[in-house]
Amino acid sequence: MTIKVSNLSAVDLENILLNHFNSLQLRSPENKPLPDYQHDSSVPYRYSHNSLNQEAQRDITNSMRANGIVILERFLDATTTDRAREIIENVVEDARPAISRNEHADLGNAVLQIGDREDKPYKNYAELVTANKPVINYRGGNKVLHNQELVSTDKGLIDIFNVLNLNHELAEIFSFFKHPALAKAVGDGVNQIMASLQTNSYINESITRTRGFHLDNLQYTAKAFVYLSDVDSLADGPYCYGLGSHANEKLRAINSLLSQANNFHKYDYTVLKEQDRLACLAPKGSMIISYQFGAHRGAPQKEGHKRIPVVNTIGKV
Ligand SMILES: O=C(O)CCC(=O)C(=O)O
Ligand SMILES: [Fe+2]
Repeated sequence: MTIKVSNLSAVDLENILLNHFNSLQLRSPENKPLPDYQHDSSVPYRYSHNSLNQEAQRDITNSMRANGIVILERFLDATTTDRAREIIENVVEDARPAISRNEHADLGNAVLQIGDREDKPYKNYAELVTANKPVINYRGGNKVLHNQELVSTDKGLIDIFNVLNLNHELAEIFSFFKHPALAKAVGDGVNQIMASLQTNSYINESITRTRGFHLDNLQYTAKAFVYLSDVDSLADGPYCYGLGSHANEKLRAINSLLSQANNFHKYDYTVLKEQDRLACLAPKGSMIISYQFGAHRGAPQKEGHKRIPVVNTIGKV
């Protein structure tokens, strides 16, 4: 069958390709489907542990190599998690008045910038990461093509760069990010030497439109997400991952062609079988680590739901 991609919407494409998916043989042999992954806590990669001992390191490596992702349930205890959340929410509260005036502001221990204003102090990702204090970037919303219309995604999302520099207590709580065992466990899954890089926090509240599945880049990058709030249902906007997509080169190539043909962002990933989409439902304190060259997204939330992860980027040095 020939599919003329240029005139089709992402939804049409997805339907056509999913219908023909089995004959495309896109799945690599070692990437077996996992049973009932959202609910069954006995599957091996849902690992509960509060320290990075050797067994935990090995489980992280094995699960990430096979699936692209690992979930460590209740990695931080509830009291510690609540304290971290309180520190982050306090600074967001300090920023609220300026956010409602749509103005940048210096809050003392952090800077607030309105991300879609022309005169924003930090113009790009590199400037946000290297700023001399944490930057609270309030996102005005990216425009993307959706059903042939431009819509904004992630509008209202708050992204705090270098969040651990807010105060010493927060830096101490998340000091395990800097533990070489974590980067080693993650790097070993792809036979690379990796190190902990910057740490952000996202505050998602009633974010009802989010960017779809995508890759962050084609580098060896991973992210460790620690949920500071319970993520119990799709309505909370869980982090979602395409199981095995980090190692599925055929499907990556197909998605890349589709994105080019349709003028989507080059790393948008519009074709992913439903059974391979993992929604990471987990209690607060859980840590999810995934390779970001695999397909992932934050699910759209229902109005009134809030989700706060702290996100450590792990990459090649
Ligand atoms: O909102 C999320 O959980 C995912 C955001 C994302 O795509 C990323 O951190 O790379
Ligand atoms: Fe991403």
